[in-house]
Amino acid sequence: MDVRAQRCPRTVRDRAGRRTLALVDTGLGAPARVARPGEPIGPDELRLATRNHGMPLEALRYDVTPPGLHYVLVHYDIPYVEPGGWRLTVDGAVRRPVALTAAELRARPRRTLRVTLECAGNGRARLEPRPVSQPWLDEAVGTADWTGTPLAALLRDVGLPDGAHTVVFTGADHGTERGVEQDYQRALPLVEAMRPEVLLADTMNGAPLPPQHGFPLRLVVPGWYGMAHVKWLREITVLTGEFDGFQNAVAYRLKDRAEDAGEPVTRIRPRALLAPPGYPDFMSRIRVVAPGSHLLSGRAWSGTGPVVRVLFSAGGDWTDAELGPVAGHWAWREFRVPWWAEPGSYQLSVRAIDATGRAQPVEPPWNVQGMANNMAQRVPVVVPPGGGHGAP
Ligand SMILES: Nc1nc2c(c(=O)[nH]1)N[C@H]1C(S)=C(S)[C@@H](COP(=O)(O)O)O[C@H]1N2
Ligand SMILES: [Mo]
Repeated sequence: MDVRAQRCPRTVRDRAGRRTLALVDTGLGAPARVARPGEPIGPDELRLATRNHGMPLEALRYDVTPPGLHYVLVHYDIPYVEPGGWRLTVDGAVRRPVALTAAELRARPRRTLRVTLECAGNGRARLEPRPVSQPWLDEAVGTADWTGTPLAALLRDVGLPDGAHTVVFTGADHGTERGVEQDYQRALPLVEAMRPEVLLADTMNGAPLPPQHGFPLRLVVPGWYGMAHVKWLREITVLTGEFDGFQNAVAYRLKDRAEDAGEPVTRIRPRALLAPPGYPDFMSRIRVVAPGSHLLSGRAWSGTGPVVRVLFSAGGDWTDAELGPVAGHWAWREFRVPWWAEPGSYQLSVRAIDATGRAQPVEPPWNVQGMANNMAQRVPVVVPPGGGHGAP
């Protein structure tokens, strides 16, 4: 694909007439950076952290994350979309291109799926050295009931030619990233796009999508990290070749060195999180827990099959937590673990193992973009001898 430097293009077409990336000389093409040893979080990361909020971990107590507590990640701005003028265009290598209104999409077959979404950058701020970007700790997760129409049937209706290979999803949001001006675009291989559980969702927990979660339409790709679930979806383009747009070819790559091509980030790695026990200290967030018997709980998920085992440790041996029912193939699963708290200081930790045998590591898997760090959570806890005032 011919990616040329231009002064201020919104879109550029390559020689085959396909929309492609445009390089724009904004002077804002700072390369990705890894923090110096011990370098604190700077204003650039703070700016992102105040826009993109995590799920407060006490919300792990709900099967479905209550509205407003689901994590949010937005690369550029939340676009203002006029519902009246909005259309979903399906074009590229298809026999019958279409432009559908929201009402036409709603008239198609509908399906609801409970899906746990997690940002691929979750855990990034725990890496040492820290890749400088959205500094998530453990909280970039949430679970929702998404309702919409299956993508596969729509693609079949528009007619796919034999050579169809890749499906590109374009959002209504626009920005520059590392000097590359772009609409937010992500592609899926056709085989993934045709999975029956991939949805074009207009409804979250029974209500229209909130602006920050993609109104009026978003893609939901159960099992994949968040970047695949394109929000404010306005165009679906079928390609006969590969897509080399920024969010596939440059961002979301697992690699040890910036100059490597790396491997694409795809499915969510297993992770378990404890609902915070006791009550917190305001600044340190250390948990204060009364001495005695506790039933700890949390949630565990994986994009490669349900979690089949969760291990718990308070600093000593790993013991098995008790698992709740499987809440659908793509949603997190509750676990419970009894713990007898003796006065002292602890690091509580949990690890998920999924049906394919993938297990959460104790040490962080480092890569230069800070992607998919699913190291086991550690929860610092103090058990005061007197139990504190009103310690639950
Ligand atoms: N159009 C568009 N879609 C997008 C993004 C974006 O910036 N623009 N961010 C992606 C990323 S990186 C994540 S993690 C999820 C976050 O979805 P949520 O905000 O609904 O939790 O949306 C994805 N879809
Ligand atoms: Mo993300």
